[in-house]
Amino acid sequence: MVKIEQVVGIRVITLDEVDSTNEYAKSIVREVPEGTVVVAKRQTAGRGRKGRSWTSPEGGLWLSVILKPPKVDPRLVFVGALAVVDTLADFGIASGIKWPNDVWAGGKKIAGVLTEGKVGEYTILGVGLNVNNPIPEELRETATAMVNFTGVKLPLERVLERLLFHLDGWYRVLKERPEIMMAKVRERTFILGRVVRVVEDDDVLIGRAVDVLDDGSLLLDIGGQLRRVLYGDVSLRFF
Ligand code: BT5
Repeated sequence: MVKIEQVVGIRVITLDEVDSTNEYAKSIVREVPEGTVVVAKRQTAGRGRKGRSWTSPEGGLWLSVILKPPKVDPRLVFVGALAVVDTLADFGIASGIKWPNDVWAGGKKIAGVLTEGKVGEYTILGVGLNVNNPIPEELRETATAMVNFTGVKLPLERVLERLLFHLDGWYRVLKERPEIMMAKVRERTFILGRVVRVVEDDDVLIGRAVDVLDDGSLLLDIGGQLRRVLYGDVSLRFF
């Protein structure tokens, strides 16, 4: 029998409070092995992309995985998104990926992924998943938490255990069979076939999302012209 070595979660550092688990992970990256996870009960300065803030009170899962892939791979974000989708399924919650880094359930955002890296050195894979935590008033129209689906609070330890299991699994699939991972991403990306508005740097694009390509980019059909989008913010609200 082939023994599969666990990578993600071989070491777990648990903190009560931290500014951002991604920042903490960066500060220890050289001292710890690949797969080390930093998890905090609450973050005082949780971050989203482009300097946006991520609300992280007690009751949610806020963690960062230290990865040391040979090169920075933009598809690492999907390791996080797919692992969240599978974790939610373990608890009976159906969800999908809003390309590139959100997971939505019941029409609202339940999780976000933030990858940050240094070429040739490391990638920090940050995952924020709303579990039992309250959603602040100003986010209630767009955000949700697992407890809103289950009706009872979930054991955070158990959710963490499932999430680490799936992160480890998808990281292995990305390294060994990336085409299989990308097929799953396509299957789980619920925006495909829909008209979306994508903000890519200073560009605003409106078109039909037709595919997620093997390199992780989104293919948009803009009035018959195909355009590849490498990274961006997708919104569906207007259509
Ligand atoms: C993300 O950014 O969705 C990535 C979030 C990553 C958070 C994790 S937690 C552990 C690790 N440590 C960190 O400091 N960060 C990572 P983005 O796509 O830019 O979305 C940010 C937007 O999501 C905000 O501008 C809000 O509108 C919304 N938001 C903030 N907090 C939220 C929450 N708890 N649940 C749902 N939506 C939220």
